[in-house]
Amino acid sequence: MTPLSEIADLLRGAQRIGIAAHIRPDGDAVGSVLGLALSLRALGKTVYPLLEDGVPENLAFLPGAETVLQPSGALDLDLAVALDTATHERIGASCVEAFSRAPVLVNIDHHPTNPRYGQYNHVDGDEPATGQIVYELLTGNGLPVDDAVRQNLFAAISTDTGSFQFACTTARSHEIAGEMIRAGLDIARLSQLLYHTFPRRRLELQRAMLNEIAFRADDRIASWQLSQELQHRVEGRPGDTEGLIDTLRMIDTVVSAVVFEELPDGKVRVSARSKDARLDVSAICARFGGGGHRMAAGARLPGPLSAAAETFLTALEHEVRRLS
Ligand SMILES: [Mn+2]
Repeated sequence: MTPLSEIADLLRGAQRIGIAAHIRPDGDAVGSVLGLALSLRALGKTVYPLLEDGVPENLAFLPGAETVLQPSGALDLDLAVALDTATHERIGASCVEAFSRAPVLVNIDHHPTNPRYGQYNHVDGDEPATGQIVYELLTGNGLPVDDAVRQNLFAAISTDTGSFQFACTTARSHEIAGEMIRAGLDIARLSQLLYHTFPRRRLELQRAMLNEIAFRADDRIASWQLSQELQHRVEGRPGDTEGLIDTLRMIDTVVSAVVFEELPDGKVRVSARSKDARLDVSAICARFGGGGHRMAAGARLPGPLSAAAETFLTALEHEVRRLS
């Protein structure tokens, strides 16, 4: 594993730097890209923050969000950095193309299944968020950190740890939050924007979900199928479904929650959660070409929606029934 000090040297030695994260970016992806980009910009670098799908509306308040580019064509770069992305292709086809002429690719991630696709790789599955690795990279090596950087990295760490509640949360996560508060970060405002501010259409989705939850394996599995039809009806946008699965997770009998989302191309995006350390949902997702973390993972299955759900739930139910 490439030490962060060596990655800091690579960043200092480069002038034109591209930074990308995974498609359908979440808080960790957006916050990590923007946190690193703003720091390097303060260092005088020419920085290209890239997200194939842009910044979802629910995260558009983050400082620097307006600078994110959806690339077209290869960029002239000294260094490319992939953040929070478990496989190289998951930065998206246009970002792969943007990076295609970069002489060096640095891969910083916390997905244990990451195959180390960069020339330099810092992949640490014990870190709860890529944003936490980026924070250590910046603060441990004298790279600029200001309030805008802190906002982004707090958003990254906070969202990937489920507001410091998931098992992946480390003492260091809390220490970092403490350091940020001491530096003047307004975490109440950020938390309000991250967790308690939704457009009406998001609540419409939640209402539909509550009406349609499907249970199986003696209520130990709760799932929901989100159709394109419903997405169109509520005029859903990327990011609206973020966190909906947590409502399924909170049911007392549930050990695994799953949301199936029909995509515009007819494929079905599966998001799975485990509440039992013995149940590894990333292993089940891996059978369908996906991956992720033990307690939170995803995959894409061919449609139609109900067939994909049945296929996945059959495999999941088999594993859930083996628990007891
Ligand atoms: Mn992450």
